[in-house]
Amino acid sequence: MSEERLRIAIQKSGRLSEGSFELLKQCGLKISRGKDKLYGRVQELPIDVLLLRDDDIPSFVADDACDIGIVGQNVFEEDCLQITREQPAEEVMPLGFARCKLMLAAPKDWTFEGVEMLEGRRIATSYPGLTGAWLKKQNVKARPVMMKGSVEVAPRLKIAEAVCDIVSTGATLDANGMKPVATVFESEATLIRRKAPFSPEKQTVFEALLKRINGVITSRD
Ligand code: PRT
Ligand code: ZN
Repeated sequence: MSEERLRIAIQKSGRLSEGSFELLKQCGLKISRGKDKLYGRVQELPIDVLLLRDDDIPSFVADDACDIGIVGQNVFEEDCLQITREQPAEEVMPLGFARCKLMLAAPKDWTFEGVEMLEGRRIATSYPGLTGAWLKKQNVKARPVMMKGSVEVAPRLKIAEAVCDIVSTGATLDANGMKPVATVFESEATLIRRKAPFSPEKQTVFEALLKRINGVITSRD
């Protein structure tokens, strides 16, 4: 990959990838994917696309392996809260897709009367940073229990009394005997960039891409 090409990181496969590919397509960019499927090359502008797991995108952008990236605000904010970086990446603009909420949920049979009910309880989550910060703001001392996946089963396994998980339709919580009781963080896909200035060549490409993204997003509203 040439130094002069703008590098953008997007999710390889998952809930962000279709929206990310679609956005770039609507910007008039065709991505030809390499044999290893790890990166793609854009013909229309000097842009290379790196296909990554979403969790790796904030660090790739912060550490200059990529110039910009598309990631969920939930993952970006959690990364900012959890990891001290010399120069964390910066948010450029929200992109209006992959909307979801990080929500606190409790077993359906709880009569939920307020967050103070969580005092001293264990809350299973993949987002201990966002959950901990929210609990602190609420003045509640509860204990986030880190789980990488299947958070919704934690109460049944008696690992935690409540959960704090990403909710879209609410069907997963419902199927697991839980109900959402409070919104901790609202999220959508967002464009992030590395903090350090780009070279003049990259800056020109970045501005051209940003203009196209703005055009696509405005026309969707
Ligand atoms: O493999 P990789 O690490 O790249 O992907 P991933 O499995 O970690 O993430 P992925 O693809 O599931 O989600 C990527 C991003 O999409 C998240 O970080 C959010 O910003 C956003 N997003 C939008 C969601 C959802 N909607 C969503 N519904 N992320 C996860 N979910 C899960 C949630 O964790 C729960 O298990 O879907 C379930 C709940 O869905 P409902 O519809 O039943 O409420
Ligand atoms: Zn992930």
